[in-house]
Amino acid sequence: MAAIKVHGSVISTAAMRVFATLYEKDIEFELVPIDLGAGEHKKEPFISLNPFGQVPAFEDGDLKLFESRAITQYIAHEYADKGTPLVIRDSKKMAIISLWSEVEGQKFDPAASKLTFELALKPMFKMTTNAAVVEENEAKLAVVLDVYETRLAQSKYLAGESFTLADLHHLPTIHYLMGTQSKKLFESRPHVRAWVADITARPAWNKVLAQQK
Ligand SMILES: N[C@@H](CCC(=O)N[C@@H](CS)C(=O)NCC(=O)O)C(=O)O
Repeated sequence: MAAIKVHGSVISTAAMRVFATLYEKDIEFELVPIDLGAGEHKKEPFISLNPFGQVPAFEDGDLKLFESRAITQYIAHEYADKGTPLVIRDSKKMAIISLWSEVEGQKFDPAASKLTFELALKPMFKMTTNAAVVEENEAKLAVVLDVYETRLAQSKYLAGESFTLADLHHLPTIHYLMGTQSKKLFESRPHVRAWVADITARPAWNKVLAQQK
């Protein structure tokens, strides 16, 4: 049995962020499926792992974590010498990775997650999409992607010339949005389009998607 356990669902964007990190680092883990439809995330034993009742939760031996971005940072630092380097020891270079990781969490994700819910997840669960929420959040995401277009004209990846956690954190919502009308926001910006094509083609990411089949 693997020492690392991820409690979550293969379709959860936050859990997918953690799976992608583990595959990039080539680390074995056990997926403990949590049935969100049955409300398992709101009950024991899961609620003891995350008192906020959201997936994923993570265990590495005695260490228990929740919040996907805290988990990915732990994995990237703890297993720095394995697989793809996703963080950098140099504190100035690491600050740039942290900066763009914060941009993802604070600027990109609020709009991208709402669009993912409205345009990808609601149809999956036969719920009705709210057009006003879509319009508002597409406008917000466009503003963020204009900044990305300028940034990605200067460097291949958000934090520089190599793929890092800052790029990886975007993968789950980008994946869902590329199957929706919001794809146009990414496709209409040439540097953003090239970046999306590059990061979504990574073998580790494709292992995350294979879990959904
Ligand atoms: N900030 C959290 C968000 C976790 C989250 O929103 N998880 C969703 C699935 S992607 C969930 O558990 N939703 C069910 C709920 O909130 O009741 C993280 O990054 O781990």
